[in-house]
Amino acid sequence: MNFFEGIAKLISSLATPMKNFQNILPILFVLFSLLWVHNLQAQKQARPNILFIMADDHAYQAISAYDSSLALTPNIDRIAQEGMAFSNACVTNSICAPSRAVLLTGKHSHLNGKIDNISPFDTTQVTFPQILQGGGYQTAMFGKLHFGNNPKGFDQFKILIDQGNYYNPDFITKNEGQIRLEGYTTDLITDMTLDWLQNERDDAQPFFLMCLHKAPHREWLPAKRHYKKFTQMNFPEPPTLFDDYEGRGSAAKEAEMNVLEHQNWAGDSKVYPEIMDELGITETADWDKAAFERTVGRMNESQRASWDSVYRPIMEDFRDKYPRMSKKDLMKWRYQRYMQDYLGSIASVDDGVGELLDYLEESGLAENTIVIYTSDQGFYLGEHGWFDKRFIYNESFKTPLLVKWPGTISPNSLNTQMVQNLDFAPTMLSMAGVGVPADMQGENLIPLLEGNGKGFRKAVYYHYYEYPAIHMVKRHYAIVTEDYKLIHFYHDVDEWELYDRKKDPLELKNEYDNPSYQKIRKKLHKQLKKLRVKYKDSEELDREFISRYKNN
Ligand code: SGN
Ligand code: CA
Repeated sequence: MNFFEGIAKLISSLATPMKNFQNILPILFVLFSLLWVHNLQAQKQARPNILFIMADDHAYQAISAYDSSLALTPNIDRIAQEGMAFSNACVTNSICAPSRAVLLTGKHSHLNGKIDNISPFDTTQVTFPQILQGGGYQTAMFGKLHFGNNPKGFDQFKILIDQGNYYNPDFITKNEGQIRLEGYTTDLITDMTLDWLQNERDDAQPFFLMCLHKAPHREWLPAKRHYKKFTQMNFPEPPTLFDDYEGRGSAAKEAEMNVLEHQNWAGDSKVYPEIMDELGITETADWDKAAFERTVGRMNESQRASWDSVYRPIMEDFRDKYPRMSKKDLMKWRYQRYMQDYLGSIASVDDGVGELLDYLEESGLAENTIVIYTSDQGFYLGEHGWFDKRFIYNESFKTPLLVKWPGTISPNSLNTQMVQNLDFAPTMLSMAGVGVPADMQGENLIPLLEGNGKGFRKAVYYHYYEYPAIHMVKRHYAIVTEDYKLIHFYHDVDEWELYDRKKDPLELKNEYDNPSYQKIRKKLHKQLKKLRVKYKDSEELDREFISRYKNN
């Protein structure tokens, strides 16, 4: 018997012995009030919960739903199998804190003001979690935010301080001040998220829950249970691992993100500092050994013993081989070391996603919960010889995006449209049935999720600012369509690049001065100008940000 049948039965059982209609009136009044409240609650319940999971620097090449040649991520893939994978999702500015500011505000960096990791985030501006909270959602955030220490619009939060640590991390919390937790960060963040779902979630409200992993950010430290397996693996090299940057401008040539030249020996490849000394290897950066101390050095005795039991023999083997290794051998060795630790740290993220999905299913929440998996940007896994991000070239410009929404998204769907992290805020507000502020610049992705992508944008705008700075990627803005990319590198250069995305997917040949591309070049210039106006970006703003940067 459902609620309505119950009420009907109650009315008839009460009504029969009552001869006088007047006597029934107060009872009817109570029953109708009950009905009304029940209806309201049903409406509230109908609003979906949202679980937003974001990793840090997780390249789409390292998710088997996109590409299984490097890594298997069976749990993250479940989101795609039960929902939709976006194969052309991208960011507006490929770097951590700016990407998060775009996510929270629904506005490009030049409008929300967080143009790089260095500039402050203006906390007086409205972020979408505040709107969700005001609209009746229970909200919580766990993990890496990367700016500020008091995220607005959250009923509960525990966030890492700045970049955070892989082992025994410190968190800023809403209710307990600053705390240090013993253990592996990815697992701790998963546990906090689960604990909140199990013990703090309020049944009477829909929830918006952010699970923001630090992994797989540099320096890529896996969990103990993954050391052995991943350090024994050998991964396929990308075809551009030995890129010489010919055919492109000065930006690619001058960037400092080459796996061989710019990764730290101790900090990144995990060569013990004393082995570096024995071999006469000098530090890549003056904080190379310090980075090792900051990460591996932070482990407690038993964590360190587990680490040493696996990593010590690898580094002793390297010590023995090193004198006979060519530059090419060294690049190959460093690439494997990089992939082993990077992909090893993703394995725990995948484990965590599995635990969260399992809990949603077991608790019955899955049916009315939207699950989103994404990253704050993509990452180079040896393509062009690189690690890190920042550039608009595919691997860091694109970002994974997988969404599961039972009843709305058909299982196993694929969307190829040009969606951006700019769209996340308006989309989640729309999912919650809450109004989207007119000054948000993103699009609502719900029609795409429902399988109707007609009339969606055909070009996106991109703008990267953090220069000069670590990795030395020059400032650039660009327009990207499904077929082409037109990029302007500016500030200490004035260089244009044009790529044919279909003919040259590896982006090795700048066609800007190729006579057969002059027509499309002209068209793209016009479109880019229009996009700059549409999104309220301008040369005046470019100049202003450069001068602010100098004065920092
Ligand atoms: C650190 C990293 C860089 C990385 C920036 C920004 N070096 O400085 O490689 O580009 O963070 O990353 S590290 O060895 O100190 O980790 S971001 O994800 O926060 O934008
Ligand atoms: Ca990042």
